[in-house]
Amino acid sequence: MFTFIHAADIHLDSPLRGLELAEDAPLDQIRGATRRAFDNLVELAIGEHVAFVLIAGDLYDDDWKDFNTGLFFNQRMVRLKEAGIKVFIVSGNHDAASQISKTLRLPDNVHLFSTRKPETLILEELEVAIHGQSFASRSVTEDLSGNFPRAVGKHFNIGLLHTALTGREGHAPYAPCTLDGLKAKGYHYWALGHVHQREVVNETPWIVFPGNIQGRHIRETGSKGCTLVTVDGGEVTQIEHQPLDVLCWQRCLVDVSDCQNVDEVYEQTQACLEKALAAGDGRPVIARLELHGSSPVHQKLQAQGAYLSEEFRNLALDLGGQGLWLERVRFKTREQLDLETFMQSDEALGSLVKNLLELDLAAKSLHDIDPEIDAFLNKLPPELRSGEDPFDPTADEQWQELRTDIQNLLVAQLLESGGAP
Ligand SMILES: [Mn+2]
Repeated sequence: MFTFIHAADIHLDSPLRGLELAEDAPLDQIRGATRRAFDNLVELAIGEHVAFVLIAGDLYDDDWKDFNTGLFFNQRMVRLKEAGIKVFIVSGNHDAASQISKTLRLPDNVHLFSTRKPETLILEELEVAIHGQSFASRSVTEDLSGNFPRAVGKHFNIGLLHTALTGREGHAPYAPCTLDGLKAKGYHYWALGHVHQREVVNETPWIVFPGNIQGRHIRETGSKGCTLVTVDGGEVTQIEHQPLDVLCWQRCLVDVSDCQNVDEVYEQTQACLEKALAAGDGRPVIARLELHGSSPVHQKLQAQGAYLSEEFRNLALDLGGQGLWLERVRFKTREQLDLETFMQSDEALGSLVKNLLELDLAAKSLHDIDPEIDAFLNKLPPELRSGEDPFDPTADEQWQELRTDIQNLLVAQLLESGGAP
């Protein structure tokens, strides 16, 4: 019996993003977060006496600013070497060979797979075969898995690859491959990387994205870590997520539809922040607070937004001490309108709203209305499609949000110019 760790997307020394508003946030803790999470990985490997550690790409976020990043990493590798632990790495899009100009020799317990073709390493004493290939350049568009060899002998076979698989929301479709393609190799375990959200894609054979080890912005919420795998008699007998992160991102969605006054909003918010704090399980939490719903207090919230944001920050401090910060406060509430009555009372406005409600804004139906839409969407500037709140034209949910926004804006504007029901 032996165990191994499967990790990916460590993005060592990557900055955490979107904290411009959190002036009270502990900047030192935040800056060192990816390193401390990696230290947790090393401690776990030693504590669990794992046989080896797999890193499935994007160990580095980008080219090193200086040699510190590489020295830090090698120092930790030497600790693993002293504990008799081997490490196997493939590079991904962020740390592809073409992206990294500085390198340091790796300690001899560490193997970085070739970029030119799949390599196979055999660990005789464990009867394990590891097949892997690194990214040569940032945007690998071919299916790298295609050239991987079939499973070797009676060994426990592992495929190590950075890939978007058949495509995953919010992730560039690098080194695309299919489930059937991976299954066809006859391996026991595919150790994938690239997708930052943990996902067990398949169980026979095991195909796993462990997720990244430290959330870096508000779209990387919840517990982050690695996958600890136990193998006995050539089969996986246990697979567990092991949290490694030192800071935790949470979204607090507060539905204020039923709130009659600001005090009630405050109470709801408090309950939501307490939940976020508890979900951090002892780790400091960085939360985004979003108030939504059509509510009788909409006007008040709009008018007092700036003041209330500070009050909520104050509340976070009160609840969490140094353990809870608000990354951002968003007011997404709407005027409370009785659309049914409204539609009946005014024929013109009513039919406008009815049409809006029936409008099926979705990626597919837009394509039916205008086949040219794809060409147009492809021309959207990259800053709209990446960053803080990316617009993804393939996500129906985002079109629905847009429809609701249009509806509310139109109704609010029209009501303001007279004729309220
Ligand atoms: Mn990646």
